[in-house]
Amino acid sequence: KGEQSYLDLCRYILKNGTNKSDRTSTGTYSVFGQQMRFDLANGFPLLTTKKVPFRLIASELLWFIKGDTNIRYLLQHNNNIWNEWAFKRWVESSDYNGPDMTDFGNRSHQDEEFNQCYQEQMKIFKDNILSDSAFAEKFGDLGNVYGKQWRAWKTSQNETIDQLKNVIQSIRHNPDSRRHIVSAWNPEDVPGMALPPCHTLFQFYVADGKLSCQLYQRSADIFIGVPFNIAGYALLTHLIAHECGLEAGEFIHTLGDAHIYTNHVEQVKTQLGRNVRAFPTLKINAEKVSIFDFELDDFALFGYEPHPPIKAPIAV
Ligand code: UFP
Repeated sequence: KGEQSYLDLCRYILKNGTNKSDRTSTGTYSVFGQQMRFDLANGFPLLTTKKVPFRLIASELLWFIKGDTNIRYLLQHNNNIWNEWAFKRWVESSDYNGPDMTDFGNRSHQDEEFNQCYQEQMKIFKDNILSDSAFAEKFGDLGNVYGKQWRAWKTSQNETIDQLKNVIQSIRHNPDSRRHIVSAWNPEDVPGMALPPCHTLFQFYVADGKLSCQLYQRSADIFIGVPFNIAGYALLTHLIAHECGLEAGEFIHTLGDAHIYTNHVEQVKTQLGRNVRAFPTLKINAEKVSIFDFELDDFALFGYEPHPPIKAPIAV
């Protein structure tokens, strides 16, 4: 349970994972079908064996909750985690006529000269997104990613469904329901997405005055993505519990293809050599109720004393 279940999973994958090729041609060690459980009464599950940036997780979650799919909001909050996906679309478009950026993810880590050039292009791209709203509209949008599916799922009747609002209503008015589900996986939209949703579907459950959440994640980058995903869904569960007058129960994280990239193995081993510390506690501004009203400053973490961050290349 808790952080130990994350570290156990890392060990399990290093020992038993199949060396599998993948879309990014990096290579992974992979297993299929694993589960971790976090009791949110035991603190907020932000890993302590390496520093995980809560601010980025919280601003990404607020971006999803707003139903926004444009990286402009993220950049305005100094959050760069989705840049590569938008950048990829830009450099592959006919409007781009700068230096060749093919396979920029891998090349920027292997070739310092290329990296300089890539950083320059990325800077130009970000500046354009922030300063030019027409450019942002065209190249900052990631397509129908999480925010769109959560808040404005398009129906065959050309209407939209606000899954997040609906699920909060159903938790409040019909807590015993077994249908508290939000799906980000929209088969019709998948081909047009920069990155088809990794966290595919989540379900809430109410018992004994507590709200629990289970996420099904189809594809899980254990070292970089998963620590973010755990904290993101823990925060979402806290916010919805807060709005519904419930305590936060468990976050249950179910994984499909759970993989460690081959170029993360050393970093994972470093992390496994560290001692687990106590999780921090989360405080939410009690003056706000609706999850649609929260801003970054409404959350505070106390007692987060992690080991130092561990750097690793991200597979794009
Ligand atoms: N990934 C995560 N969590 C996320 C996210 C991405 O683990 O929240 F957005 C990783 C999983 C995988 C890659 O390594 O990103 C997505 O690639 P694919 O679509 O080929 O599964």
